[in-house]
Amino acid sequence: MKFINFTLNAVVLTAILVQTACTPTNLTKENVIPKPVSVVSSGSSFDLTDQTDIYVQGESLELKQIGQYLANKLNPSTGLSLDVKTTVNIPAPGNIYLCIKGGDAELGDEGYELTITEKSINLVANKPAGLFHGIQTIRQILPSKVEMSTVQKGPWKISTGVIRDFPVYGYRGSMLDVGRHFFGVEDVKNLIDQLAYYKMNVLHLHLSDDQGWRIEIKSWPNLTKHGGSTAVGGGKGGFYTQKEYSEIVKYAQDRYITIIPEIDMPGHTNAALASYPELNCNGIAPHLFTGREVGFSTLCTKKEITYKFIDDVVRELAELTPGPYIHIGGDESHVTPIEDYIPFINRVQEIVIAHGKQVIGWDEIALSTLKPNSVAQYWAKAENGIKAVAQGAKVLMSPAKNAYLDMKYDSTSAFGQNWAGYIEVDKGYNWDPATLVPEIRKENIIGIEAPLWSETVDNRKDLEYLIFPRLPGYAEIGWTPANLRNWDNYKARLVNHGERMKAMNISFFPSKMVPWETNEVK
Ligand code: TNX
Repeated sequence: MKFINFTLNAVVLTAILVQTACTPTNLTKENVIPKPVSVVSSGSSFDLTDQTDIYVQGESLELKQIGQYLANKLNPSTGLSLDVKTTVNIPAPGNIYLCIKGGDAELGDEGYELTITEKSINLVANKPAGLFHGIQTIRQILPSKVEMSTVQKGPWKISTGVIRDFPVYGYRGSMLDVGRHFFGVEDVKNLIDQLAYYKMNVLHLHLSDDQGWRIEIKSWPNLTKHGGSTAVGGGKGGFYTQKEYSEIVKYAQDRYITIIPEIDMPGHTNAALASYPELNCNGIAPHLFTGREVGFSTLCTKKEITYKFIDDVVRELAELTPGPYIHIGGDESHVTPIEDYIPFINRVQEIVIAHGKQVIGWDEIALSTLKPNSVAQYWAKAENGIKAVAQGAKVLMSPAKNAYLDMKYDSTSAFGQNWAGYIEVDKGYNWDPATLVPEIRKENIIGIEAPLWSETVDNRKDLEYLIFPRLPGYAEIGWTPANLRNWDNYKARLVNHGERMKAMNISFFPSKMVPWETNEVK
C-alpha cells in the first residue's frame, strides 16, 4: 500500500513537473523585445488550436491585412490554418480578436493593449499601427519555433495576462546604404520584415553616393544608366526602377514602416558627376569610382543647372514618397568651401519644402539655417546637434560610436569598420538618447536610427551579421522607457531571440557577451 502510494505520488509529481516545464503561465517571464511598458500576469494559459481563428472588427481591409500578416506568420509552423474572419460582435471563445477602439490617450498612435485569458486573445489599439505592433508581441510570446517555416510540434500555449505598451519615440529606424553596394528589392523586403518584428517604423535608404546612383530619375536617365553601373570593389552595381522602388514603399507601408529616401549632396556625388559633366564646375565628368575614400566630390554649388538637377530629383522622389521626409545628406563635403556649403543647404531646404516635404540631413546641415521642422541626424559632432537645437530644429540620434551597425563588434569581426570604435552588443544597448549629449534633451529628439553603411558587405548573409543581434537593442532603446531598460534583463531575453533568429534563418553574430543556448529551437 505504502509502495503504491509512493508511486502514485511520483506519478502526480512528474505530471506536475512536466506540466510546468512546457506550459507557460507567467506572462511577465516572456522574452518580448522591445520590453513592453507594462505586463501583468494572471497565471494561466491560452491554447492555440485547430479551432482558433483570427477575427477582425468590421469590414476594414486594413485590419484584415493585419490579421492576415499574423496568420501568415503562425500557420506554417503551427500547421493550424488560422483563418482571418470579420465580425461586428465579440467572437466566440477560443479565438484571437483584433479591434480598434479610439480614445486611449496613453496608447497613442502606435500603442496597443493585449489581453489574454484562458478563453481568448483580445488586441485593442487606437490605430491600425498599434494592432500591427501588438501582433509582433503575440508572435514573441509564443514558443520560438513558431518562427520556423515548416510544421513544428505543439502545443501552442500563451501565458495569460495583460500587456499595455506604447513607444517612447515616434521615429525608430535603421538605414541601409545601397550606394556602396546595391541590395535588391527582395533583400530590402526581408529587412523590412525584420524591422517590423522589433516594432521599428522607419527604413532610411541611402540611395546615392560616390560609388553608385540607385534610384531611377526619369528626367536624368544617365544617373542610373552610367552612375548605377558599378559599386565598391568594381562590382556590377544596380538600381531600383521607380516601379520597384514604389513596390518597396508599399511593402513597407503595409508594415507601418516609412521609407525615407536619401540623395546625398553636395558631397558623396561622384556617381552623379560622372553621369553628367555639366554638374561639375570644370564641365568634365570624372571616372566612376569604386574605392572607399570619402569627401572628395562635390556638386558645383555655383551653377544654376545644379539646382535644376536637384529640383528634378526631389520632385520625382517626392512623388514616390508618401512619408514626410526627404533626406539630403550633407555630410563630409570636405571639398565644398563652407561659404558655398551653407547657402547650398539653405537653397536645397527650400526646394524640398516647395515639393511638400521636410528635410533630414546629417548633422553638418546644422551649420546652415534650419527650419523648425527640419531634422539634423546626429552622427559625429555633438556641437552640430546642439546648433540644430538652438535653431529650434529637431535631432535624430545616430551617434556613430553607439549606433553604427557597420562598426565591428570586436577585433575578430569578419566585416565592418572601426573608425568609430568597436560596438559590442552591450555597448550598442547601453546608452540613452535623451542623456547622451546633455544639451540635446528628450523633447528635442524625434528618435533613434541605426545606420548600416555597406562598404564591407555585399550580400544578405553578411549584412545580417552586422545587423543582428544589435538591431533588437536599438529597437528597445527607441521603444522602451529608459528606466525599464537594463542590460542583464535584456541579455536574458536576447538569448531567447537567438532561437528566434535561428528559426528565421538570420545569420547573426554569436557575440560572447550573450550566453546563447546551443540546443535546438524550443
Ligand atoms: C561616414 S556616417 C559616412 C559614410 C561612411 C561611413 C562608414 C556619414 C554621414 N558618412 O559615408 O560610409 O562613415 O562608417
